Amino acid sequence: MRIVDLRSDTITRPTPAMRRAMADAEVGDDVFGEDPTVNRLEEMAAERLGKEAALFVASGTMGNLVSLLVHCGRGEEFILGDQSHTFIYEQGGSSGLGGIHPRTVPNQPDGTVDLHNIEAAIRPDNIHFPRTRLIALENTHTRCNGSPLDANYMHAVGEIACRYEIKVHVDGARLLNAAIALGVEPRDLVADADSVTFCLSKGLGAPVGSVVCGSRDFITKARRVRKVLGGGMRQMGVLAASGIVALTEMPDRLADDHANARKLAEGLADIDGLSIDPERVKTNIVYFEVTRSDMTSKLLPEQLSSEGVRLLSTGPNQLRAVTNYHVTSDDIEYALGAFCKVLRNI
Ligand code: TLP
Repeated sequence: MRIVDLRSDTITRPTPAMRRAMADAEVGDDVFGEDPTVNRLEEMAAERLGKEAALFVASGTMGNLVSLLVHCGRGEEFILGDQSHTFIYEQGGSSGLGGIHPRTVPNQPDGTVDLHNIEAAIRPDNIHFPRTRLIALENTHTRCNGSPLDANYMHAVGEIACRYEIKVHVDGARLLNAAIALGVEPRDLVADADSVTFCLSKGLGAPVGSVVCGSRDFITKARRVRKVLGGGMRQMGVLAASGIVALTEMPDRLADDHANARKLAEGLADIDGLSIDPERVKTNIVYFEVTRSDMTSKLLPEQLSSEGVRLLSTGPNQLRAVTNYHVTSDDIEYALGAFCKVLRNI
């Protein structure tokens, strides 16, 4: 059966070039700093993001947690959006493992957090309050329609952080999608950030891995924290090799994913019983609502999956589709046909 898997871009399997690079990778013990392929990936990633140094980690979740643990101590606070991945989907690791207090402020539909709300959430020096150490942003913002946050906004947050002498972390799991969508370099979006995590294993297609970038001093501390979390992975050049291919060969094609997402959104907007504003779709993530009383967001994916189309239910009436490099423009037409067929047959 034809499969169009739109559940996430995390489902992407390594390309033939990645598999070849993995097989041929030169490796060493990375805990001794002796894996040449890991070292090369880290140098490339740091250069790409305009930072001094970088650290290869197992996942986006690990990259965010390592960064939080470096920036904040027990009982200290960080400010983040209430729709952020770190707040919703990372098991509360900051408090569970670090004793770090999350202070949420509302995300706007475009993934930003109102600057006044950020400033108002920063604690004054008072014996009753935790100390605010960090602002965490997400770019692109997964739950806010995969919206890219532009350089002006990122800079404005950086200015606030600078004024209050606190740090900025960016969960840039899909930072390269943001850069492609906005037509800028990734480094332009994170110039004001003290740390950034970006993922190789989402739209860029690597099987495993994320990279944390920051100053040399920050990365030295992050390397120590990664070790205590069990993330010293020895001959991980085998994985880093696929990351190097991901970073060199895959970013430009993210534009295709964005075009396919927009095409899907426009098609869904024309289907009775579904609701979506295609204008909201700027990258590869498409959220839409089921509006028919005889259909639910649980039932629709079940019925679509018998047509080979896979997507995720993300709320009582809400569904999510994410384009990725296994999904062609032709697949989008096939998926739209499957939606029509399933909704017609009820
Ligand atoms: N997001 C996944 C799910 O966990 C929801 C997805 O399919 O979108 N930051 C952001 C902004 C993310 O979207 C994700 C993964 C992560 C961090 C975590 O990355 P991993 O899965 O590598 O730990």
